[in-house]
Amino acid sequence: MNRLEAIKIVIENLSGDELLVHANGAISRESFFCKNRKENFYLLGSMGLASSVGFGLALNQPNKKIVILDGDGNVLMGFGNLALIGAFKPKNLIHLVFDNQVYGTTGNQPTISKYIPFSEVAKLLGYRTSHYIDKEDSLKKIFKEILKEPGPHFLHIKVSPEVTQICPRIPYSAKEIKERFISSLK
Ligand SMILES: Cc1ncc(C[n+]2csc(CCOP(=O)(O)OP(=O)(O)O)c2C)c(N)n1
Ligand SMILES: [Mg+2]
Repeated sequence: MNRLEAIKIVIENLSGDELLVHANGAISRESFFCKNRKENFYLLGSMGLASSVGFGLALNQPNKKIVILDGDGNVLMGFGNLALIGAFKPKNLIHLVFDNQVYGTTGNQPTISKYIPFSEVAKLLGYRTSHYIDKEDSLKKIFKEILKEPGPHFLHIKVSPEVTQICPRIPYSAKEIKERFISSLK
């Protein structure tokens, strides 16, 4: 499966009004291409920070489920956030990492992700569950299961770097993204 196929499975299996926080670049664009939701927050340019924003939201919106859609390059840039999430253990947080082993958005420069056992690291740091997934059917099954269970949950999702569909940029300014997202909380 490639990143778009994996993102599509996640979006199709949401149970309703989960808040999604997206890493910058293609992850945001592909999710927007799959479905335009007010409950989607997109980082524009701010690499490494989807997990920070998702963590803060999880603490401040305890009655909502928060799903972070992260990339391997992004998670490596904000690696300390795994320790923060593992230590505070927000029950309402799900952290997904789409690992294509490259900085896909900027031209497929290799990351160091092949050396990093992300799911083992997340488990050791205190996430309640952690899985490595490389097949569409297991992504669907495990994602549906963890949505019903208290977290924090971590899914390391191995995807191919292949891009079959170029998705357009997010057509909103940062201010519009923020205001639309806040309006979905009311
Ligand atoms: C501090 C910083 N460095 C570099 C960039 C340029 N940049 C935007 S997206 C991206 C790649 C992100 O990689 P990854 O999280 O693996 O996502 P992918 O595009 O592979 O899905 C890079 C390097 C940036 N936005 N900010
Ligand atoms: Mg990547």
